[in-house]
Amino acid sequence: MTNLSFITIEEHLIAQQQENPVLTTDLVYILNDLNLAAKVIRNEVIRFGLTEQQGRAGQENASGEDVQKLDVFANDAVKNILRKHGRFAVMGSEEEEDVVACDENNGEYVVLFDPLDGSSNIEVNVSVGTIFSIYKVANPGQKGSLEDCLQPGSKQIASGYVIYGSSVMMVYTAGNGVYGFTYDPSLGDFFLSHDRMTFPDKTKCYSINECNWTRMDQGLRDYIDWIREQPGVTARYVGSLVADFHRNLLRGGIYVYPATTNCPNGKLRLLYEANPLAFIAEQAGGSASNGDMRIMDIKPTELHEKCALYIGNKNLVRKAEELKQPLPGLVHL
Ligand code: P6P
Repeated sequence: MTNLSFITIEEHLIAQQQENPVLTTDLVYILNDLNLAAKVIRNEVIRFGLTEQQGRAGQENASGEDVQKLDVFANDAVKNILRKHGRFAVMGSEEEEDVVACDENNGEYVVLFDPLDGSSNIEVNVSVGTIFSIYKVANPGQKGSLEDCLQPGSKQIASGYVIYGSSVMMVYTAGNGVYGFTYDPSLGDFFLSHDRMTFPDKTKCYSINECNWTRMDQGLRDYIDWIREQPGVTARYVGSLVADFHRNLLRGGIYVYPATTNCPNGKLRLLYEANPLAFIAEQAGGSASNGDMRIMDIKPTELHEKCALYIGNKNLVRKAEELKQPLPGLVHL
């Protein structure tokens, strides 16, 4: 689709309301607020070498990872922009140890987000992303709590990501297909550029950090040997989940971050990385698994819970599940 359509996110959402009852006026406003947050974060990302947001913030997040100043900036941008209209009961963020209860609201919505995924890549000019996942509260009328954040991914009403790459795009689903919007700096807004995105049948890429070869199960090694032999397939691993996922969505492929002997629960976070991208993947005709079960069927128990992630073309995920074996050296109950 060319940008001659000049269809903004707001115009698209209003039109979508005709065929998607999930898109309430509140949810349209929330997605528009995320559109604004993407613009605010983009402004800092695209001038990183010149911004005062460089370097580490001098703290670690709940997963023990160094927090970059830009992580804090992005986290504050998403939190403050979303919080100001009173629609949220509670929020969860990679950069917040505990849930952010929005007690000043009697909001009906929950948002879980990774404000700047892959931020360690920002200083080497590699694409990074913002990932978001939206639910209705589990217990309407009650104050927002951790319980509202611990819903299975199948309860998401919308999810998406922003990729700050060679162009900046926002990709979302509200359960009625996947739509991509590209930012036009000359006009200062996002416009529909990718209508009803689906994984192509042909596989182009597999994305996995093969440095973990000795720490992965034999079944995954067999899978990598298999996929390397598939015609037209090549390895692409950026080290930024949103960038790898987005490329595979457009070209066909699979991203795998497995359980390894040094990360037996995997590295990626279920609530604000795996679940939102799993919703997008399934809406685009693909699938997402932890190697044993559908990601969106996992009942979370912790806010920063980790999981293994196999996500992309359905046939590729299924093959990986078929070959998967227990990790060596770990007792499996
Ligand atoms: P590794 C970034 O830290 C991230 O969470 C994902 O964006 C990325 O795919 C992965 O970790 C990279 O991890 O261990 O391969 O460097």
